[in-house]
Amino acid sequence: MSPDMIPFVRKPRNADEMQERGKEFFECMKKRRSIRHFSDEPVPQHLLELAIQTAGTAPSGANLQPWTFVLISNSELKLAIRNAAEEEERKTYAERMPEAWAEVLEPLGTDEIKEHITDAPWIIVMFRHSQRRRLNGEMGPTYYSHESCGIAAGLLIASLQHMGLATLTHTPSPMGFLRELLQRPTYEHAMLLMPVGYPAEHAMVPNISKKSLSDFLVVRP
Ligand code: IYR
Repeated sequence: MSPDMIPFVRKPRNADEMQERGKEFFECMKKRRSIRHFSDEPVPQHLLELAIQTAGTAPSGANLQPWTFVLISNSELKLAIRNAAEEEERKTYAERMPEAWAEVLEPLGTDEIKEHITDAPWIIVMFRHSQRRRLNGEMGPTYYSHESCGIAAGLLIASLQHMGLATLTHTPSPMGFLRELLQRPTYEHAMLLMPVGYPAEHAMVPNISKKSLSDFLVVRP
């Protein structure tokens, strides 16, 4: 059977307009910071849904869209997640973290206390699917699921930033407890825990910077 193809409608623009649009987006994105101190001010659910819908536009291996986003605002569930995350993180910081890792975390000032999980009005937990249900009912593999989910997470972060919402790509390690707490199937793997909301009034962020373009761009003649 031949694939069902439809025409793609092109939208021509000139380079000046493209530069302006690109610059505007860059100016917005460069203000993004990973926020660890959140206000408890409520955020309407539809804004979170819009950001997750945007994430769902990501390209993915064989268009399998190997992700599930679990959206949480329930205080008891947030507390249960925080308690479990802190239990793992206590062990990580005290026993499991090699010196080479601790060394690069030092400037960020992170520790095992994860108040952002209970302070932020919303938590998004992103799960990556390692398998899928095939048309014949059997389970089959997904392809490039790490890359696909990484791209989707990037779009999610960009959408939140563009709307004026703050987040943190938190990775409590290990994060297996999230599958159990959120009752996800075994082929789904928690990849990111993202508190979402407004920064607290006196939120502090580490004084760190991004590399210059020339440090990470190589243009071959
Ligand atoms: N998961 C820990 C440690 C941590 C690891 C990295 I890499 C960071 O960029 C920040 C923190 C935590 O969330 O504290």
